[in-house]
Amino acid sequence: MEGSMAKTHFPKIKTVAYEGPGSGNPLAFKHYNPEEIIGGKTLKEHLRFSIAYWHSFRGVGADPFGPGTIVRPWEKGTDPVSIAKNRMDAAFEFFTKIQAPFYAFHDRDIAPEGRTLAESNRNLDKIVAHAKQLQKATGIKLLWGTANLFSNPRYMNGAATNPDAHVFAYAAAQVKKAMEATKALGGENYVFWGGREGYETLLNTDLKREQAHLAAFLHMAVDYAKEIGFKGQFLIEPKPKEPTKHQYDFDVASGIAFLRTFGLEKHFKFNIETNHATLAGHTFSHEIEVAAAVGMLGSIDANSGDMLLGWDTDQFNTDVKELTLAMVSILRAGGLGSGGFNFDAKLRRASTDVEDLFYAHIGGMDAYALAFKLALKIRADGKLEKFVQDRYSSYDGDYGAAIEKKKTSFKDLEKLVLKKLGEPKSRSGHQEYLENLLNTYLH
Ligand code: XUL
Ligand code: CO
Repeated sequence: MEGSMAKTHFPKIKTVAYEGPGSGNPLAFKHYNPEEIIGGKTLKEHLRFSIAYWHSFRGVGADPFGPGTIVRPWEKGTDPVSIAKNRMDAAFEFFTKIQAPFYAFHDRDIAPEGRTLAESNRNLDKIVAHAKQLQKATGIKLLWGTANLFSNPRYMNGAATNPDAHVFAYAAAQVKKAMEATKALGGENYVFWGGREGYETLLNTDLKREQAHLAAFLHMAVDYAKEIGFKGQFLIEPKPKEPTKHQYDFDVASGIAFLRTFGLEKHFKFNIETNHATLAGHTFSHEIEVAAAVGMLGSIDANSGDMLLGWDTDQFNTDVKELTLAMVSILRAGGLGSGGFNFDAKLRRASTDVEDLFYAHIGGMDAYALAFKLALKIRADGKLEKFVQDRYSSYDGDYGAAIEKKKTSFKDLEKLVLKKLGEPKSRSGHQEYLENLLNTYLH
């Protein structure tokens, strides 16, 4: 690292420093002060920011209407493994300069796919060794690893849900290796996003069999983690559509049903992505609350969609109101544990400068840091929490408590209403009052 750090890939950019809300420096943090101590922990430890290797170091701005627009100076050479190492040096310099303690990758983001599985595995081994050195030299850690089971044409009909068992076997071999790589690098989680685990048309699909195959695949992953002693948390990342028309892990609720149906619920939590939540017709907070309600909130893929577009735009999120509400839910749930906030977000196609990579992450990190502080204030103040508690207080004692403890019945309750309670009184939900109250914290 010493050598590669000396040869800087970002000669014009210094480590991004915290300068406070009044700073006019676009390359400084306004709200994210990594060393600020809150409740005995630094902000860096609370927020556990992570950089997504695929967008920030493999994304080139290509879209269905044209090729890439983003050209990076470190992408040069002819040997794919040497290019991958050089790129990784640049990536770790970026992680260091942006003060992110974690990164996340797909196997094929960090190492090139070879002509055979054996060659791909050898490539991955070489890059994992390089990553190990860079992690040691910089102190940057791996939030999670995963396998890319969707880009290669072999996966066009899915991986674990492919109608061809040969493809299932290949995917199993690839995930086995990706789990080994994640373990070797001390990954704190392992993510399963069902890339093409869904269908385009039911005319050619046996939905029941495909879901059972997906479950068999995940059971094998659980068994293999035990076998190799991988202690990281397994995470399912739901998404309703794109690339397939219907994805099996549609949202958190369908993910919970799937995991429980196949006896997998003890081994998985959820990696919730903002843009996936909105594609499913939910808010970010809704998905967090659904996972938290069953103790399965794992990690966050931090991004945002565009309400006017119907696909996964993976933008950096600077919407402080949306993030503050999400943070309130996350704090109420007791935090993310081994999870973190991973910027699964990409630059717009015309944002072609390396500075843009910094501006984008600075904006995202500042928005989350500000949201975190505002959420702490909201919780400390307690007015919102108290409002909700009071709203349900009729369940705290008497027949309400009996309902919660399942100690009453239709017959008992009928008698109670007829003899004593009569007609319920109207009780306002005070939504507008609450919306105004929320705004007093934001401004
Ligand atoms: C795709 C997506 C993935 C996962 C990891 O929409 O979010 O990048 O986060 O496979
Ligand atoms: Co994601």
